[in-house]
Amino acid sequence: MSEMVFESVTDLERVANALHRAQKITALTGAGVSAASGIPTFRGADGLWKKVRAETLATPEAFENDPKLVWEWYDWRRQMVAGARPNAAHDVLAQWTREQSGFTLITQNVDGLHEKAGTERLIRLHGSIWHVRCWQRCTAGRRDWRDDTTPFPTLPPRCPHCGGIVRPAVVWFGESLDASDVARATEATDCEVFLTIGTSAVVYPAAGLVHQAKRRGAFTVEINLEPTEASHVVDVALHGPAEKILTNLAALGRSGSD
Ligand code: BV8
Repeated sequence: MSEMVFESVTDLERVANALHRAQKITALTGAGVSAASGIPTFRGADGLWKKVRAETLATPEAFENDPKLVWEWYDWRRQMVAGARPNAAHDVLAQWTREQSGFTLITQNVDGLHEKAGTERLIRLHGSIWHVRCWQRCTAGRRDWRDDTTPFPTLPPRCPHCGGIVRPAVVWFGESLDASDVARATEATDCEVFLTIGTSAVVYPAAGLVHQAKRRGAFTVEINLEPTEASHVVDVALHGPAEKILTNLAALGRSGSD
């Protein structure tokens, strides 16, 4: 992990002051907040996509074509996530959702670590790696259900209702996000401070949220290890590990509130 890039104290304090003053704060997270928990990101240096191409696995066509291959990738990721614990980034954000009713957390992550950290009112845009649903959308199996069998004894796992196969209940490329999740996330861009944390800001519609927040007058902040597509959009870019920067912001906030 690269050493924390020293950003000017004024930037960190500017962000801490904005958070301290704000009633409505929204944060969007990506895979970078789980990196410190040992979960590889998608597009970073050790990214998952380096080894597999998104279009070969994270699409309904790929699953139709070779459900066993796609499940081998997801079963491997589930086993990796099963042993992971939330890190300081998850814990600070969860604390902020518990302390402030005006704090909304939106995530692209499917690993369940924000939930494990006790986050309240989480908006989960891309589904959950711990949920499945019937691929044939049989009557009893058409809605997602939690199945944390790790590892699955056989791949692809079977639907208990119709004997067909189940799919991971995540949003693949070319699939629409849940309309109510998108509506809640869009509503949350009406805020005073918008934080985009640990995301390369390339996957839409999630990546569009920071642009919407800016257009609606929010003070926008990026917290990411390296510059991204959003870096030129935000008011302040704090480049370094989210688990360190969020811990520092929480500490400044506490000192700010004294
Ligand atoms: C849809 C499956 C309508 C789940 C994933 C508008 C414009 C352009 C394209 C589109 C558009 N609208 C739709 C599209 C197409 C497409 C898209 O966005 N393509 C992109 C690639 C160009 N979007 C869709 O298809 C979406 N559907 O819009 O429906 C529709 C319907 C039909 C036809 C067209 C449209 C569906 C998007 C969901 C795709 N599903 N995965 C899974 O297996 O996980 S994508 C995958 O990327 C994950 O879900 C992940 O959540 C998402 C985003 O990745 P990040 O979280 O940002 O992770 P990444 O590795 O990229 O970055 C991590 C960052 O963290 C790095 O910058 C790294 O430096 C940093 N970092 C590392 N360590 C740390 C750190 N930062 C801080 N601290 C650290 N310690």
